[in-house]
Amino acid sequence: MEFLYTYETLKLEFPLAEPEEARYVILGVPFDGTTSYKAGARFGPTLIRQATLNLESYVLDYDLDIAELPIADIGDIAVVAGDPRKTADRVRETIEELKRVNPNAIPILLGGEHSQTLGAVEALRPKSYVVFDAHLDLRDSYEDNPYNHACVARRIAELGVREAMFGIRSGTREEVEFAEKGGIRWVHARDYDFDSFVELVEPLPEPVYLSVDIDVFDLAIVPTTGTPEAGGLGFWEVIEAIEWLVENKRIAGFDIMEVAGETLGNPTALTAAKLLFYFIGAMEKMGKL
Ligand SMILES: [Mn+2]
Repeated sequence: MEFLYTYETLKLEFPLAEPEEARYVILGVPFDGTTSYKAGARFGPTLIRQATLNLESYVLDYDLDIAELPIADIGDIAVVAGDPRKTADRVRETIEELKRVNPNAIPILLGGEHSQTLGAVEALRPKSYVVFDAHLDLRDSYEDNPYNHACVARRIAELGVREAMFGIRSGTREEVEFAEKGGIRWVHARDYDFDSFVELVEPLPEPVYLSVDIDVFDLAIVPTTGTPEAGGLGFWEVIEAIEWLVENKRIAGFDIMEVAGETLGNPTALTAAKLLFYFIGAMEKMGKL
């Protein structure tokens, strides 16, 4: 099928399904128009797909071959340069198009700036938003733009979506106060453990949209991202949380955002690619339908 706002790009290497029949539908969002520190998130989708070439499609601990699953890759969104709102509109419209022909599809965004998660949430209307991120992203506006990447969780909260955040280690006093007033719960990276995740997520209503800003990981494993922060989480900590989440909550959609860089095979992209395979594997192996 043809989508209005997508174009063909490098795709995953194994046999892919048509979007009408797929359970998992990958969509790249190569947007970095409001990046404040390190540019290059526009290369994120391509870098992640390219990094999957390094991985075995067989996931050892799940005894599952990703290449045998119904996965579609519908290419990348044609971005509106410098305009996060208009680009997120295209993300929203593309996911709406997809859901009209395949209501059971689980969209997987590869980004690209975190600002673009808003478009996916607007299309999917989840009840809850679970996010791994170094940053609160609860600013009302940043650099005169309410659709800046630093505002995405605020815009999502305004839709009436419940939120829980993990791995946080950066924010402003205003953001902390906004979270407190709005009942938005978050766990600092220093305090994070599996129990803290379950405690906050268990009461959340379904379905859940899961977002991983790659900067949640320690910058040693994700050095090329828009706003890197020391002191992040480890890879298996996040995987264990995702396993619990997909087993216990229905998932509306998933994304891996803020992957940047200019060189193929960089650690950030390799981390994201492995995370992508684990998310799909966990959904297939233990996901709640
Ligand atoms: Mn972040």
